[in-house]
Amino acid sequence: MTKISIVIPALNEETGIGPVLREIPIATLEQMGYETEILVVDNGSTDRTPHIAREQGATVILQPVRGYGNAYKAGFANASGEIIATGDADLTYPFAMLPLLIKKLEQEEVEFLNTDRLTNLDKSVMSTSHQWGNWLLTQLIKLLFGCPFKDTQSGMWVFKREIWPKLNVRAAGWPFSWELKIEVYRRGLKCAEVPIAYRARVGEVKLQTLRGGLDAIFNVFRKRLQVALDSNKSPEVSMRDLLLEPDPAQRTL
Ligand SMILES: Nc1nc2c(ncn2[C@@H]2O[C@H](COP(=O)(O)OP(=O)(O)OP(=O)(O)O)[C@@H](O)[C@H]2O)c(=O)[nH]1
Ligand SMILES: [Mg+2]
Repeated sequence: MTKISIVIPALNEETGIGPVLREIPIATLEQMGYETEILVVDNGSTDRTPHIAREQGATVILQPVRGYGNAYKAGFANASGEIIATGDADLTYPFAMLPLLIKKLEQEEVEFLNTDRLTNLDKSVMSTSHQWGNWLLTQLIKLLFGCPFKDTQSGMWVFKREIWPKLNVRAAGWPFSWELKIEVYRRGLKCAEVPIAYRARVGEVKLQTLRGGLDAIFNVFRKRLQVALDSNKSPEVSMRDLLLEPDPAQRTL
């Protein structure tokens, strides 16, 4: 039986974590032939997040070093499934879509599948500053790296675990999300992107828009420099073989 590791970073998400874990369609995945393990990565929540996660049957991993990227690194290091699926603990991502996303990954032999929140975005669920920030960063990343994902900040991905050791993702914090996408693209992995219905957050917002945005822009340029230095060492990196458009049937998801 193929195993799926669902990795969820959670910092003080006691309102969201319970409903998020209940939304994961474990029974449907099992009928499809998949075993599921759920890993919630915490770094010192001061509320009931880890307690609720355990109550709902998840394994809680304690990452001593704070940061969104650090949480994912600990989660991936502990994941034992052949497939990894991710998402936030704040009820924004539709975990109910996992069976469809996994089907797409398997049937089209995709190695990394991103979800796109922006194409069908209900504008009332994301602040205007975040909408602009997401758009700007996505354009900048397209310009500097040629990376064609429509939503470089999306936090819901489904991918083959075996690709993770090939990627050089250094970010400890928020930039982890877009750095991961730059890495899968520049390594020439087979990618896809599927539009999803993003929802309003429950619980407390963690990202500071202005500081986060300025930080992101600085980090994107730094990454560009690192990639330039790195490509000198490995010019054979393949940039193609991308499959980005979901098929028409997938658009209605
Ligand atoms: N373990 C861990 N989880 C974190 C940390 N920072 C954020 N998270 C979690 O990572 C996920 C993404 O963080 P969010 O605060 O939702 O950030 P966002 O999705 O960019 O922004 P909004 O949802 O719009 O507020 C959530 O589940 C957070 O609880 C951290 O330092 N450690
Ligand atoms: Mg979120």
